[in-house]
Amino acid sequence: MRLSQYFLPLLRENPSEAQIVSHRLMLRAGMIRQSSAGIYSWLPLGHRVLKRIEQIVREEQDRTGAQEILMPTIQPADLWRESSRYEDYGEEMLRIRDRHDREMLYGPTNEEMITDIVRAGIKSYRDLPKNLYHIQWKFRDEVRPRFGVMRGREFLMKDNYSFDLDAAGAKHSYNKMFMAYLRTFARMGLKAIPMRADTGPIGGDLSHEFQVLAETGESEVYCDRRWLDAEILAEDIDYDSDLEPLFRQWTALYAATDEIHKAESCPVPPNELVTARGIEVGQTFYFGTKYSQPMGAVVTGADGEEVALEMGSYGIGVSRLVGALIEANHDEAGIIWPESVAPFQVGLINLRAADAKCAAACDELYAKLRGAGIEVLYDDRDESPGAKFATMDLIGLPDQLILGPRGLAAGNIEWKHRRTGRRQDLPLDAAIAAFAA
Ligand code: 5CA
Repeated sequence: MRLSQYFLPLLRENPSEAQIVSHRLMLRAGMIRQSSAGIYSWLPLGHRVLKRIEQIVREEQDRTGAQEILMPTIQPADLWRESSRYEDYGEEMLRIRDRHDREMLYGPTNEEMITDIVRAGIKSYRDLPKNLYHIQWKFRDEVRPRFGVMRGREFLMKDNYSFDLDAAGAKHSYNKMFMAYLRTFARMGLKAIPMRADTGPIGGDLSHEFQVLAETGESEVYCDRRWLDAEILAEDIDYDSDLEPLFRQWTALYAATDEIHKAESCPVPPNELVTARGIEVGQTFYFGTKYSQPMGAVVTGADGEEVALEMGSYGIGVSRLVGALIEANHDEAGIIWPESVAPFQVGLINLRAADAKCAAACDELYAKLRGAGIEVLYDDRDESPGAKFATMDLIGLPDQLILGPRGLAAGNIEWKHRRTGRRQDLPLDAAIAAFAA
């Protein structure tokens, strides 16, 4: 993509409404634009990151055998009456009436809708287990939307729902998601600590929040100090194997959110305990028959008796992750994208756009990099080198290739690694080999 043609509305000044660095940088880098409180448009650069995160989430779901569907954003109120959550959910639910005066709502989550789909489509224990997910916009009328996409009113969530015949099967499904979450966040370079958590309006008695420690996090969390040095999960998972030993291993060190943590009963001595702030990037719930029972989602068991389905639900804040990743990856100059989610791999800078030779060499390199399948944002604008460097650092692409008349005369291009700041000269024809994996 040529920057001269790209829609990248950068802000020079720090926007006053943005209190935390990720919000500030997302606005300054032209990634999002607020449309009303807690509701954002995703502009080309932000949209690319959102899609890359979504794709990692999708791949890790698919690996577990979960199947992707897409449910609507608008739901009928009657479904929520069946579970008694229509009244319980309160002010956060956006309630709507259609032209026929039917009560509808913009979905804040989908337990009822998925239970309705599954009760109509599954009749026998032989059809189990099933795990269905979608990646869809949600609406929660948060009292205090803030911090940009971190606490939005409209936000993108991956949510899935597991259906099993019995509690043992449901725990295996829970363990699968638990491990898949560790893998998902690890692929983004994030250490998300699984913490025992309260289940709130979703319900149930087993739940973990996956928390990325950050000063700007909204949750107060407590964990064993050894979590700070723990490595992130690097291994492949055999999802058909017994995952309970892995689950135990990853929950052996104490970690809990403030709703669960009790100083009196905490097993970790005070000097070994870390009190910190966290960004909740995902949450898993096991709630048994809380929805299947009242909604009549049953199957016929092997003995011919009807049994209510054992269910769990699992959410990842896809749009929140964009902010969380910036909180974890930035410096004074701007964002530093991990390669796995970067909007482009390489930023190619032509230092002298008005110089015909330099432009021709950059054009050629741009074509070759693209030909090698590398995603490039090519700064071909007629701007000062300083402005170009600042833009590239702000938007945080992992690698910069910088070419000016002087380098061209020597047959070299400068390669700057955004994260380390390392600079080195490469022979022009080696630049492609350096990036084509
Ligand atoms: N039905 C369950 C699991 S699918 C559920 O809704 N869980 S949740 O309430 O914990 O939300 C899942 C994830 O969505 C959270 O972990 C968080 O990362 C993200 N999320 C929740 N509320 C918001 C919000 N207002 N803005 C941005 N992301 C949010």
